[in-house]
Amino acid sequence: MILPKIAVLTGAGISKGSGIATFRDGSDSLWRHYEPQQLATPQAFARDPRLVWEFYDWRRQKMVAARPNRAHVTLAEMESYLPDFTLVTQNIDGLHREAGNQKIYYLHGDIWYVRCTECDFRQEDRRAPLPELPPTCPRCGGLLRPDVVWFGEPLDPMMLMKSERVFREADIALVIGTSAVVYPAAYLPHYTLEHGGRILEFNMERTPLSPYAAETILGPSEITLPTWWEQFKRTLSLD
Ligand code: BJW
Ligand code: ZN
Repeated sequence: MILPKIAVLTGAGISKGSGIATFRDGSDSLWRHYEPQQLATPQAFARDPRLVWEFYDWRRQKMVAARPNRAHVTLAEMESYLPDFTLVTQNIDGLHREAGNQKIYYLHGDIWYVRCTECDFRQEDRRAPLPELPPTCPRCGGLLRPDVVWFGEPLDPMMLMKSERVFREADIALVIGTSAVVYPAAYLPHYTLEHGGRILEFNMERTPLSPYAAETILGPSEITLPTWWEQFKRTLSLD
């Protein structure tokens, strides 16, 4: 049997079951009365780098304690079974890597990397909390920032191009735990549709993508995704 080409897009909802707050789900995403959208901007960082770093340092402390859940583990298993499988994530938490996925495209960066705003210094830093806020560059003394993509900033063009290709070529796009409102990420599954493939969505609720999906499987992805994969494996005679 020819195995299908699968492209996956994940968002904050897949990590909710690991105890990480999503971006837009109200009460537990509140931090000192700021909306995350207000702080994830270059303007906020220019105005008050310490405040923005306090927000990221707080999130790093939550994330460092988090472990992959059954949805992350399922995606790692899918990668090991399917020769044509690519995971594209909007998440910065590193949980896909920890679950064991090898080929991951990070659209919005990685919270465990810092980079200099003055020179090309970039390095992994897993300390949480950081000893000094805002942190400064060991090479030039400039201000360091989290290596993430804020609103109004361009995504890595190579990463985006490769992601677009993967979705264009996919037979099935799995879209998991994203509100599908942030572009250009939210457009990726449409490439699959335009090229004759189909979209399967996993979310707690319907999203602006739902009208385009062949099916929206409602519920927590840490439950629905493993169940779907067990059935799908059987239809492919992979179990
Ligand atoms: C569960 C669950 C469970 C809960 N199981 N599910 C076209 C149209 C309109 C606007 C634009 C456009 N193109 C560009 C824009 C502007 C902007 C944008 O999209 N704005 C819209 C909001 C209107 N885009 C940009 O600015 C992007 N840059 C860009 O386009 O640059 C162009 C450029 C070119 C050349 C020069 C200069 C510029 C950049 C976007 C960067 C986004 N960054 C953030 C922050 C990253 C760092 C950080 O985390 O702090 O990325 S914002 C935030 O949103 C974060 C997320 O990755 C992203 C997506 O959120 P996500 O993952 O979908 O989370 P939620 O919370 O929204 O949804 C969670 C979902 O899970 C919900 O649906 C729940 O129901 C569900 N759920 N529990 C399954 N257990
Ligand atoms: Zn520097």
